[in-house]
Amino acid sequence: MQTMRRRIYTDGTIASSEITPETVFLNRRAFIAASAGSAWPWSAGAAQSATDRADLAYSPDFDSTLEAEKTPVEAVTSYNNFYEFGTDKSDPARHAHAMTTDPWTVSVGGLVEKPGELHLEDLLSGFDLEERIYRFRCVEAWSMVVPWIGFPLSDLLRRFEPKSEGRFVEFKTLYRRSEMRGTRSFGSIIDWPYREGLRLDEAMHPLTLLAVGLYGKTLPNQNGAPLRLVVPWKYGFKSIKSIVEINVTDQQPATSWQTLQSKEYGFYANVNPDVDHPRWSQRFERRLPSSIFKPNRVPTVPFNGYGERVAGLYDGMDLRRFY
Ligand SMILES: Nc1nc2c(c(=O)[nH]1)N[C@H]1C(S)=C(S)[C@@H](COP(=O)(O)O)O[C@H]1N2
Ligand SMILES: [Mo]
Repeated sequence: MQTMRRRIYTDGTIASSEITPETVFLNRRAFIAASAGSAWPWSAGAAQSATDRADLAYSPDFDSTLEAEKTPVEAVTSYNNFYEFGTDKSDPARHAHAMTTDPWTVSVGGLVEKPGELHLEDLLSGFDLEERIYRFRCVEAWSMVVPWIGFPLSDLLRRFEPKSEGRFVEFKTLYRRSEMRGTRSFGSIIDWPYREGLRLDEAMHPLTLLAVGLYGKTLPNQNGAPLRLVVPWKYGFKSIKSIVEINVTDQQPATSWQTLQSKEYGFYANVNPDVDHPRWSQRFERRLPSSIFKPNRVPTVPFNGYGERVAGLYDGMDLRRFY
């Protein structure tokens, strides 16, 4: 499989002329150091001129055909779902800056040989960051193409040594009322903290990414800083943001959306044009940026286009029943 490399600068500029067949990885420490004062214009902290440069690998999963389809960064970072900050698509970009992401601790436990609670820097140390451009589709029928920066979730799980009884992985988001206005508002509907889950084999799949950045920079808060999941063949709600807890379990974990409305949101949530959401069709999607004048409507494809890689995970399952 083709592996390409391109150089990335931690201030976000990418020299595409740098593509070579070698495998060289982003200098993680430079990346983390740059993130201390993120250069995103909307971040609360002062902008930092990050001139460190680092190398980044294109993973074997990199789909270069998506390069031309990338959704403009403005849309990726201003049209969000992050109910902790409100239910409107513009709420996260307006309010998520209130979330403190440094220091950040993640606990990994449950059915693992080596449970632990680690500072983010220690948790990330030793992982090779990669850029991966993935299609991303919300169950609300909008979609985008995002260049994420991250590493396979399997790399992290292996380090904690899941026990043989482990069958699922449960994730929880930070729940900090003082910094999350959406959790305090009247009509807040989710059982905080936001929870998600995957089957262990889905979690170990090489496409399943823990993202720490997008468009060459650390994640903006509204996209789930400092650490969020990306499962590209599933509806967006599986891609839980701002993760503080990961547990390996033997029971299928309860997830926020399934708990709220199990008829509309299943545990599997595989992108499937043949299974309608009870209130709307899943046959098409609006590729952002989309407006009423230019809806940018495209047909939805099974598993969001990743079927060749993932359909085998569901052999023998009735995907209308396990939606
Ligand atoms: N903690 C948390 N994670 C979350 C959500 C949320 O409300 N809270 N929304 C989900 C939904 S419905 C979608 S579509 C994606 C949106 O990710 P994006 O804003 O980075 O595009 O985040 C998912 N992760
Ligand atoms: Mo979503």
